[in-house]
Amino acid sequence: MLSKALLILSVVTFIAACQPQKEEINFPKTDLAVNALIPKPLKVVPTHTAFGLSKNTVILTSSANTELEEVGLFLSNKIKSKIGLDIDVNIQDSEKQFEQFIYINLSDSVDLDSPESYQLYIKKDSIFLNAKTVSGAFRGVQTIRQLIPEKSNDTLTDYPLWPVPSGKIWDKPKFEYRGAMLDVARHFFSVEDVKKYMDILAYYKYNVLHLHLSDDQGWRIEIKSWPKLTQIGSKTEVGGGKGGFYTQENYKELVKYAAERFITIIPEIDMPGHTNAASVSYPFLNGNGKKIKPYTGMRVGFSTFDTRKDTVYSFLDDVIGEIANITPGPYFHIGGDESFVTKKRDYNYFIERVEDIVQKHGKQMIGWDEIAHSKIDSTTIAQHWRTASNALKASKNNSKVILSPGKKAYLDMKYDSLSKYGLDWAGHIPVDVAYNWNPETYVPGLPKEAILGIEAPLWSETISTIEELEYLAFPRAIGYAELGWSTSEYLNWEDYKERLAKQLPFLDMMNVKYYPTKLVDWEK
Ligand code: TNX
Repeated sequence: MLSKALLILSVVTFIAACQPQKEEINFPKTDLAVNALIPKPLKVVPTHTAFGLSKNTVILTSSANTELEEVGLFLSNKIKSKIGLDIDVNIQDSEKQFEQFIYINLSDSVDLDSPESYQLYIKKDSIFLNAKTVSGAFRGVQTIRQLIPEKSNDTLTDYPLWPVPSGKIWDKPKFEYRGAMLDVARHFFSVEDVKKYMDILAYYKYNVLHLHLSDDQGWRIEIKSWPKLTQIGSKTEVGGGKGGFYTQENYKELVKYAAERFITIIPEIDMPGHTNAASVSYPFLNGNGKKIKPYTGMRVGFSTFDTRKDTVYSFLDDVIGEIANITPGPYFHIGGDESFVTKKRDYNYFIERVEDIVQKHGKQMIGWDEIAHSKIDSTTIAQHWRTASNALKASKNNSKVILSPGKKAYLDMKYDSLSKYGLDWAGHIPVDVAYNWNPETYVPGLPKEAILGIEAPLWSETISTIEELEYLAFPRAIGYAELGWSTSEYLNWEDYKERLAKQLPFLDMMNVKYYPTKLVDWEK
């Protein structure tokens, strides 16, 4: 503790010593309380002046944790791509003069009570970002990114300044789990597409990306011990396109990219239903008694594994083992939805046996809400999508629940009857409906403590390109970020839609082909 304090003191003294004599800049009045931050922070106190970000700014990170420097470099890169400014991180060159600094530090202050919490003190000459953990610092960096204006003020000094409104921010997430799901099985999306999606999710403080890696129409991840899964099973997709898959190296690259954004990748192998592509590759897996052929339509619920064959479980041991091995995150998702042609008894037997395999490989199991009917362990998590009684059943079992209610959180539902892409089995979900619900009270009787968080699934039956993905995901996914992070009582659509309109420069800069809903006055 003392050494940390000394360290901060020496950094600040060092900084003070480096400060040249400089004239006072009179910033026009700012109001940090009126900003376009999404998700909305817990508490903001404005002090009405500004931090002048400029060529004379540096980023310093506490040497107490080496990973913080990576977070500092991330911020520096994003400042460069947003406003073209080069900012050094932990400058070595003592000759170099700087006038303002952004200091990223870890602190165990009692105010920072959850792992991702952070505080920002923005003053004229400094921004202090204090966080409980490195991931908290990363979340705080997203706030700084959002506060930096696109346009500089070129009249206050003889070089450009980007005034960041001053004040204090205290912030922490409502839920520890804030996820998005991408179905790469119905249509395949490239590594580059998934990375772009993660870039945008990270900006809004998402911390989970769930990849739906297998379904009737395709198998998308290399399994070295069962090569036909990709030699045969990956070659199809909805509508008859060429499909595709991630090699294990590709997958590791995605995991690494996610980790750099403090996002956990959750792999899903959907079973015992949604398994036609696996059974096409290895017909012994099939349990529906019919001759198996490749499937490129959009129906669900016709396939199943043979739950009574030991060889099916040896196969799954290999598959889950190989994937678990390259997945540093704690979770493995086994699907478990819509197994309409699996007998109830067989379904329960299957889920319980697969749970053992998942746990043997050191992972915590997640399944769609139907798994609540089986005797699942209390550490297993149920993902609620359709049936409220399943969510309640899971919580009675002391299992945690992830909320992805189809009527509110499904990114693949059409916005309205004119939507170019999407389905409508759960109804239309316009941008305000997507935002206007409270996850904490959505399932009557579900205790708050049972809710691990929320997740917005994007099923890909009707989309096959990144532009189409973006059309369905944005802007709705931005609203889910806020529902997952911000205190429910502080949220309302009128206030949110103003802040949403101000996301346009970011979405344009990222070249996101969002759906320009008329419910929002997009700022041109
Ligand atoms: C239901 S949600 C499914 C998916 C479909 C989706 C389409 C869930 C667990 N299963 O197989 O892609 O509807 O909206």
